[in-house]
Amino acid sequence: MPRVLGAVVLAAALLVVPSAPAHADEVEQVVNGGFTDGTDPWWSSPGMPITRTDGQACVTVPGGTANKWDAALGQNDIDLVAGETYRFSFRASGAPGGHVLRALTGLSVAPYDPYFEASPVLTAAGDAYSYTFISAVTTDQAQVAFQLGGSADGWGFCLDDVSLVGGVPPEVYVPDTGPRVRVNQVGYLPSGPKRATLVTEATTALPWQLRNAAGRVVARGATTPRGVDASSGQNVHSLDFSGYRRAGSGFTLVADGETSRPFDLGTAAYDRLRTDALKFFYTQRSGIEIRDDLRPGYARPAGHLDVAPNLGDGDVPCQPGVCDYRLDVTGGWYDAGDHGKYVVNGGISTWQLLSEYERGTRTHATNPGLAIPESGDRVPDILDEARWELEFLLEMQVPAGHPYAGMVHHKVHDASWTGLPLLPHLDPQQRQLHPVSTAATLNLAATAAQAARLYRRYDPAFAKRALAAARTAFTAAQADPALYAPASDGNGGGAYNDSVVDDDFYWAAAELYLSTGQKRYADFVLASPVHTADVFGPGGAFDWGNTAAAGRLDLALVPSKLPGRAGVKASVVRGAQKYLALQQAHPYGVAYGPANNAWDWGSNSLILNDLVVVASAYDLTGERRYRDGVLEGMDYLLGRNALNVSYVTGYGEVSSHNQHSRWYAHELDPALPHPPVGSLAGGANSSIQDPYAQSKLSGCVAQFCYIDDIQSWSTNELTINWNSALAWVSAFVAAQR
Ligand code: 9MR
Repeated sequence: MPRVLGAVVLAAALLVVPSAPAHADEVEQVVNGGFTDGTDPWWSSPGMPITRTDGQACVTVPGGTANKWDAALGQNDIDLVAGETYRFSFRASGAPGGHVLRALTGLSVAPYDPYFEASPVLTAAGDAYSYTFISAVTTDQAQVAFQLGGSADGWGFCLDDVSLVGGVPPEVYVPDTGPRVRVNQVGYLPSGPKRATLVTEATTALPWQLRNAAGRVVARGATTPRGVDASSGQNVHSLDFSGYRRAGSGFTLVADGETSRPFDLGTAAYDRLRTDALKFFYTQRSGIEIRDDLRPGYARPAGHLDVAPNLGDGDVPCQPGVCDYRLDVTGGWYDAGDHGKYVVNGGISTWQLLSEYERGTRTHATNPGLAIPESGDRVPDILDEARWELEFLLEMQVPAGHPYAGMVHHKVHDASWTGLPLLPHLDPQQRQLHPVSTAATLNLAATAAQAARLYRRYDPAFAKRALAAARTAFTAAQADPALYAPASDGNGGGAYNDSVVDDDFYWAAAELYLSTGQKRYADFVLASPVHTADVFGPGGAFDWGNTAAAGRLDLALVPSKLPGRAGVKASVVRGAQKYLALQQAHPYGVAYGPANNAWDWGSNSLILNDLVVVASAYDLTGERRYRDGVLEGMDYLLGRNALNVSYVTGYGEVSSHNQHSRWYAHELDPALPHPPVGSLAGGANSSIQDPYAQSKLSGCVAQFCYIDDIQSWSTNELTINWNSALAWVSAFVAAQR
């Protein structure tokens, strides 16, 4: 998937170890990198001539450009060979200091794929920079480029000694994984299971100690050797201190001469996490100003209203040739670190927030205040937040009188990819509606039907409107059951391609049945082969593309007179049993076992969604082992893992905080914030599709295929459907005492 991305400052925690002396056949690719022979063959943006000053190349960067690449200099016709290691080095200065340079090696023609990039903050005195990367491609059309645009004021930039040397020895990236005793760094519930994992060469049991904040040993025991863990390649032991049940903070575990990161025994952190995971959605909102009084440090103007340079979502055309009308599709949530809005991902995310709320109605849970503009309107904040997206999903439905009326556009996003950082209100790209799809139409049918039963007591008119839209959508999808969003439609936004829609039909029919009780929807559910299929696979129970489990869970949990409902419930319990078995066999307690140990994009959300099934089995049976399984399942996300990192920003001693985002892009621009506390990173992804991860993690084993860098969009993005999973599970955990 081509993407134009921003750049990065190398994270301080990373160790880069040169592994061998230089080869004899190192080859310089840059011509005249020292500018000794004038400025040829270097180019620069129009209006920004290169001058030679003290033997360097200098430019006066104009102020007021929008994008990083609007002011640039570089050199084309560079050869790259796939698999070869390159050292990219240069000297640079910027006056006044503090400007961020985007230095990259990438394709010199559209779509300008970056192969490697870095974003150092320049000093006026100048510094030497050197990076190593492995090229993923063979091309004779590469360039080295230095992008300087995007600042309000003009400034001076000088460059010297530019070099790109091929054939250098590869560097071995070694993540800093801290102490070998791996714990849930946030904390364990006093009444819950308490397990940890020790990475060790030892093959026989070792003693462990639990110490309180004062350093006193309060429990002790022996580890259980577990052999080599396939998901990390590490030899590990597990240890169990569930017998200790006293609350407190600052505990550590000591084993094999190592002391774990500190953790709490308590419940308070989960009350906060539950709220923070939901608060994430407000700052993802499109079409509304984000208020500093509600989110200190995160204020920004409304994005994609029709205010320049935004072209806006108020009157959006289709892609050329797709339709001849325009729609107002303002509002909704930005999907992730990009500015796209995608119905299939909005659908599962909305479903999950509504499902969290609906579970709360059964368990008499309180709904936390989220500090959103609607707070205090007597509607639970979680419903107000979900409605922000629901209104957008409804806008994406083709109005009566047009071709495909009742169907739903798959997505709306920029005509081409933008770079990072880029605040939503500064995105200058044309927005476009993409073709309708059966999957998107059924996502609207499912979520609007679900909304109809949940908003009825707060806003009957909205509930009625939602139900009418859901019915229309379902009927339209039946008339056009095979309009699939293609994988090829991925410029400027994610493809979210999906050519299997039996699951979406089943889910939509289930929600329509649960909200209306109508026989026609029950008949559809009962006749669907999906109804009796095993939908709880080891690779993750559900996600945006696999929604059968969403329907199955609601049919099991939401009261109805569906014939054979006992069997539906039993199928969920059987699914949960499989996840518990996976968890028990896993030395890190992970209820996730994808085929071939190939961890998927967004694995953290799949791990969480498996826990949703386990939690649902607890709701159905009241059996404590399911509740304990969910609690233990959180450990991996919060630090008990091969990398010793909590994947939730601000939770745990070391947590992900450089997630790929165009506006929480602190790593690229110190004036911008990190992602808000409670933001979940996508997590380990065996396929490492982005060049940055490829340059650092090549050959990684599952759990190690993750890097907390803003450039790593395939392992470290943040997304509405991942935070919805975190919100659901953390609400479950917070309700346990
Ligand atoms: O989460 C999506 C993942 O399941 C897919 O494998 C991947 C590639 O199609 O796309 C992910 O979704 C991204 C979307 O395409 C664009 N916005 C950011 C999403 C998260 O990375």
